[in-house]
Amino acid sequence: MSLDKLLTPLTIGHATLANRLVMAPLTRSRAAQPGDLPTALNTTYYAQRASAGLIVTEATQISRQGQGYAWTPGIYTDAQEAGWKDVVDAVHAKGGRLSLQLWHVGRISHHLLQENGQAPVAPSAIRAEGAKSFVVQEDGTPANVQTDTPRALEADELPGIVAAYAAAAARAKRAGFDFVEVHSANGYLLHQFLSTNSNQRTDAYGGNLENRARLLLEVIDAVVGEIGADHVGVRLSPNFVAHDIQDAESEAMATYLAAEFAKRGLAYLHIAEPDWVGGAPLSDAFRAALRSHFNGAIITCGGYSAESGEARLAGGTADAIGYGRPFIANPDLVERFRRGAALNTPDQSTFYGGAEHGYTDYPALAD
Ligand code: 8OZ
Repeated sequence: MSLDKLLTPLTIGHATLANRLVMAPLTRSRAAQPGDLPTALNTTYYAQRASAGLIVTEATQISRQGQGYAWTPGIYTDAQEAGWKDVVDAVHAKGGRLSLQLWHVGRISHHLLQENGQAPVAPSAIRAEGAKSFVVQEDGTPANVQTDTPRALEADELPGIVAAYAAAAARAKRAGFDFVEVHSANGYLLHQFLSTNSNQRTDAYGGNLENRARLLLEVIDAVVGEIGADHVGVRLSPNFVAHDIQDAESEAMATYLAAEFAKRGLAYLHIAEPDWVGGAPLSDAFRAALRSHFNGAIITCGGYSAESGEARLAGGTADAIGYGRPFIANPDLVERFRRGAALNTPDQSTFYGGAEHGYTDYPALAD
C-alpha cells in the first residue's frame, strides 16, 4: 500500500516535519543517577530515531515533587538541561525535530521519591487504588509499589506549580527543543485536576468542568508566555480508565479544551487513544468534534500500523500518527514503512531500566 499521507511533510506551529510519523513519548527509565540526568546513551537512542517527523521525548519531570518513578529524567536542574541539549543537538544534526514532554505525576508517586519523605500532592487527598510507583527501597532494591495517599494541594501552592512548568519550558527552549508538550494525560497531575473522580475540590479549581480545566489552562498560558504558542503542544487521553481515573465527562472536557487551545493558537493537540489501556475506543463523531474545535495539528496515538495510520490520516480527523512500541524496536521505522519492510518485535522485558540492551541495540535495515 502506498503511504502518501504518512510520508508527506507537515507544518506544525513554527516548524515543518519531514513526515507524519511521530515517535510517541516513551518512559524508558535510563536516566543517570544521582541527578536524573539524560546521558550519552539517551542521546544515541534519540539520534537513532531522528528520522521520525517529530520525536516526543519520554515524560520528563518538571520538579522533584513531580516524579513518580525512579530513573526518569528531569528538566529542573542545569545538569539536566545540559544533558537534554546534547540530545537535541544530536537529533537536529540528523535533521530531526523534538518536543520535550513536561510531566508532573501528582498522586502517582510515593514518599520514597519525594523530598524529606513527604506525601505526594494531588487535587484531592484520594489515593489512586491499584496504581504503582517505581521506587528504590530503603534496602537498595527496586520495586513497583502501591502509590501513596496524596495530600491535597492548597490553592496558594498552585502558582508555584504553574511557575515550575514555565521554568521547565524556558529550560527546554534554552536546550534547543522545537516544542514542549504539556502532559495532561494518563492520570497524572493535570489529568487528576481534569477528572471528576480525582478532583473533589470546592474552590476555583474544582466543582465544574471549567474549574477542573483551570489549572491546565493556567499552565498552558504560562508556558505560552515563556516560549510562544507556536512552540507548544498538549497531550490528552479522553476515555482513559487506568490510574483510578473514572470520568464520564472526559469527552466533553476534551472538546471544551480543544476550543480553549485553539483560542490560544497552540501548535498541536496529541491524543493518547484509550484502547491500549482499556477504555471505550474514540468514536468518529468525537474525533470530528475535536477537529472542528481545534485549528492546530492533531496527532493521534495508540496501536496504529502503517495501514491503519494512513487510513486515519485519509479520514481527515488527524494530521500525524504517534507510534510508540514500533519506534522502540525500529530506529528506522520511517524507512521500513517506506520500503514496506518487516518490523523488529519489541521486547517488553527491556522497556524500563537497564542500559544498551533493548534500547540502542535494535538493528536498522542493512543499506
Ligand atoms: C509507562 C510507565 C511509566 C510512565 C505515561 C509517562 O503513561 C507515562 C508512563 C508510561 O504517560
